[in-house]
Amino acid sequence: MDDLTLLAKQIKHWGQKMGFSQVAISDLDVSDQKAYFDKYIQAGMHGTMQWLETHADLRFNVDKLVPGAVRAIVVRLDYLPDSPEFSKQLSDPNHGYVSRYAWGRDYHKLMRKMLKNFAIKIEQESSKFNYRPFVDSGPVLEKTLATKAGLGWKGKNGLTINTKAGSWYFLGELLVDIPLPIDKPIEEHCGQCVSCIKMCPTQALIKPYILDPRRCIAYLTIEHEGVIPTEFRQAIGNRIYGCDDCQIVCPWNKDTENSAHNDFQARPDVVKQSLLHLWQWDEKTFLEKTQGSPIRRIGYVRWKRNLSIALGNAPFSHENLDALKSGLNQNPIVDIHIKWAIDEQLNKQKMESLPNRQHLRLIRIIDKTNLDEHIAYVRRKTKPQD
Ligand code: B12
Ligand code: SF4
Ligand code: SF4
Repeated sequence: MDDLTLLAKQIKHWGQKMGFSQVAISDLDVSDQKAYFDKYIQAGMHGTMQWLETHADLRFNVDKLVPGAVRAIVVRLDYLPDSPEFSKQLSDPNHGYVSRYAWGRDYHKLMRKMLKNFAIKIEQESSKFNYRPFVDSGPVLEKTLATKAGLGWKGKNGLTINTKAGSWYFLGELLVDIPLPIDKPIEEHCGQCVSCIKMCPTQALIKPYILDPRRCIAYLTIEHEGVIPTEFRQAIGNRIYGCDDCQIVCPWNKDTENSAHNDFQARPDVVKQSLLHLWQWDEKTFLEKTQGSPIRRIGYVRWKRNLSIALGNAPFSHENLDALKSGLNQNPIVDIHIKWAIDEQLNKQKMESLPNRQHLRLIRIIDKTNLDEHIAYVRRKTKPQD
């Protein structure tokens, strides 16, 4: 075994010992994605995520991000919390559903710190080298690098999946100037399955492997700052932060391991609360409760906007209606959603009372008919025989 092969082996070992779920190595050539990426930007699929357009060229020349960079040490960090309670929360329209990646601590800072410590360990054990850690940040096509390194295949839901961990993991990488031996990609295992495409509530997966973020609930509830188009509001249901549906239905996510990190476990006072409870938070409470959580990033306006939609989608109740009304006139964007939600609640109230009236009439008719029939029957039976 030559020195670099041995070092690559040691790096993977150290990475796992330091808490990463898996470590693999790729080169930095992502040029085969350029045509797709350009098409995506030209079609405006990035919506209001202008940052995807900025430094678009660097994305295909990541070696310019770090002097002399030739490899990415790509890491996987599993985040699925214990007892994720998918069906329990999705089936309770009075509760807010928060995407499982956001149940605990914000992964950005945590993983960047872990990656820095990882680089320091490599330096201590080998020699000084140039590196830079990335997690979500920066113009890096993380899924492409992960796929090249064999951490997973690119699934039809757009995410990197592997047979052991499904897709419940974050990706991060160290761009390094060490010419380590690279790993091989793994075979795709989506086969004939199209569950994610069929089950996406907003038909955001417009073709296998291609997501239109402008239709995606993760984009609409997290990244998108303004008004959420009316056509998606009912489909959003009780999802107040992100969406997991295309992962929940994926067969490769059925028997995955939960995260080994306490940081990703649920913060029950945020992610297991009723909509009405969350609605009562003022901005100060929102900032306090979401300290260190990725939810904090969306800010209070988007938070209230998302809660308005979920309350509009909840079953009718006078409490919901009163709560919505009490939130009016604080922010023009939120108001648009509150007014929509009030209309939804009122429509449901009408729908509830309509079948009730009809229902009662029907019962009266049936009772009367039964009574008449019963009398006729008794008369027939009691009529003296000729
Ligand atoms: C922007 C972004 C989003 C946006 C847009 C996503 C998107 N697909 O464009 C939104 C907000 C919607 C989003 C949602 C989510 N995200 Co996100 N997101 C990112 C981010 C920051 C950039 C991704 C990007 O570059 N998009 C640009 C487009 C062009 O990329 P793309 O869709 O992958 O497009 C490629 C394919 O479509 C392909 N392609 C195009 N046409 C064709 C045609 C054919 C035939 C083929 C084969 C390929 C192909 O080429 C394109 C370029 O590579 C990455 C982190 C990073 N820096 O990479 C995280 C990241 C991808 N997200 C992540 C996560 C966890 C999520 C969510 C699960 C969060 C949630 N639960 O709410 C959802 C999942 C939604 C989904 N089904 O993908 C993880 C994924 C981990 C994993 N296991 O794969 C990442 C890697 C963050 C991280 N560091 O861990 N995300
Ligand atoms: S995250 Fe939700 S809305 Fe977005 S593609 Fe997946 S299922 Fe569809
Ligand atoms: S649900 Fe099926 S098609 Fe979609 S990513 Fe998973 S295996 Fe692939």
